[in-house]
Amino acid sequence: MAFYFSEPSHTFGEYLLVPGYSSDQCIPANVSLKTPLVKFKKGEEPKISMNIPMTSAIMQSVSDDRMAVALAREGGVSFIYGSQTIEEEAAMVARAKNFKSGFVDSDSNITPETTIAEILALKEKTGHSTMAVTEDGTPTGKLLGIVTSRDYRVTRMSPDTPAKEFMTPFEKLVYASADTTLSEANDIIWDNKLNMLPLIDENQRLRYMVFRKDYTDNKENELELIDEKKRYIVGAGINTRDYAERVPALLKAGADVLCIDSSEGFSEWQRITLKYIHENFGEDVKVGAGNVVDREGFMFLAKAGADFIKVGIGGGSICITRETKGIGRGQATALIDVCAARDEYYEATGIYIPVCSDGGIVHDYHMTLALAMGADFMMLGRYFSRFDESPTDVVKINGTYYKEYWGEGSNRARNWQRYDLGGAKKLSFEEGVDSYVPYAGSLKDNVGITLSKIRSTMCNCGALSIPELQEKARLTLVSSTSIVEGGSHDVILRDSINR
Ligand code: RVP
Repeated sequence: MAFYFSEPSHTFGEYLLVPGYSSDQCIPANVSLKTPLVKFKKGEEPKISMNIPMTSAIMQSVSDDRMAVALAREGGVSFIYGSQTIEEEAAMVARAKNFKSGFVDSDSNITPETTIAEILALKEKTGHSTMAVTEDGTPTGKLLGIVTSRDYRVTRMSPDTPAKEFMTPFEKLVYASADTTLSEANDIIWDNKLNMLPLIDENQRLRYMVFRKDYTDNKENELELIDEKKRYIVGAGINTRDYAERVPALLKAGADVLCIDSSEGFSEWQRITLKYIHENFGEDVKVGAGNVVDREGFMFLAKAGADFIKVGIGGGSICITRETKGIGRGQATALIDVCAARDEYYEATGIYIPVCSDGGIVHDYHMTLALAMGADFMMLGRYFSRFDESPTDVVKINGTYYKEYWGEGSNRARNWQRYDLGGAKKLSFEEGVDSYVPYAGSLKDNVGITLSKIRSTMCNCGALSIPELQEKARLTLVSSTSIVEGGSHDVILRDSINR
């Protein structure tokens, strides 16, 4: 006879936190959101921790190299999508790893023979008036001088005049070596009243430019997540099919952590994949696995060697798995069950395996609930897809701006490896939709607001860290009537009258 769970499965919207005592030390500025990303032994430190409990979803419409840089800057980790060729994914990882904040590749380059007319045309095209004069006109050629719009007068000089006659020649330039740090570069800029500092290698070849106008952006972010070489920490998605080729390519590109991207993790494919990676590339290569929704699924992946475990089936905003296949579990119930298994496993083995709540976060407070229920961090798709940094287009519909957001199981992404159960190597039916989400601006601004809400709620619960929240949190299920009470009610919103 089939097994029946005794309780219905619930989702985040059905819970609230009940405040606890807050001491005078319990202020948002004192809250730490530091959290482990990968497993660790009792008494030891995890190989990677995050400064904020957020990862971005392994999806074409969410996580590319630009998202990876933006999120690492705030203290979280992106998992660059795997539903692209191995070469393309590795190139994205390499771009994110090689990104140097504040160090710009020169995009307007000329030779000493370039004329004023050509310079004006280039300025029109790139919008930039500072140009590097290199021997061969490439961004990394031997640097011979710099031209800015202050060096020529269009009304007085012939359009045929070549750059060599008016550029600031190399001998008169202030420059620095390519290994200069950003703060050193900013000091040189200030001391010499420069607008731009070129950085060159030992052969006088141009490597980067640092601009004065970027100064405020260049100031280091105290929560940014960087490796020992000061490069951003970057994650990458893999699948249970081509890991033998994909994993070494991603590691070579510099990926810090990998995650098997699959709609269902309680499978032999995941066990084989984890075993292969750890046997062939070492235990130091960190690989997350999932998704699971119960104790058995967690225990299976824990024993298979997963470095973190993702929870969630069918709860994603673009996901129609529950409708098409009738499988899944309310995200809150799944999370509570899996986190209890994580604690049980830790108790028995002394190994702590972080749990990631993946999908179904609608409101910011759902993140605080997920953490309170035991999640170490969240994976977010819809949330990040709304920001400037996601890889999709902004579209204007009836005067309102939206961004595109599509599921990996949609016909648009056709990520068959994510859904494949050893069959025909194709997406037999859709498990995701193609959609729009309201455009919301920059990641930094939005993440800042979300985190301040999380810190504030944690203070209401008397908690200054995520483990403390998990220990002290008191949660209550709410009735459907009291959910209505939670929004504004029995008033007429001014907006609806003034329209
Ligand atoms: P959400 O944050 O609610 O948008 O959910 C994102 C999650 O949804 C992803 O991390 C992934 O687990 C899941 N997903 C991605 N594509 C699809 C699909 O097409 N069904 N589901």
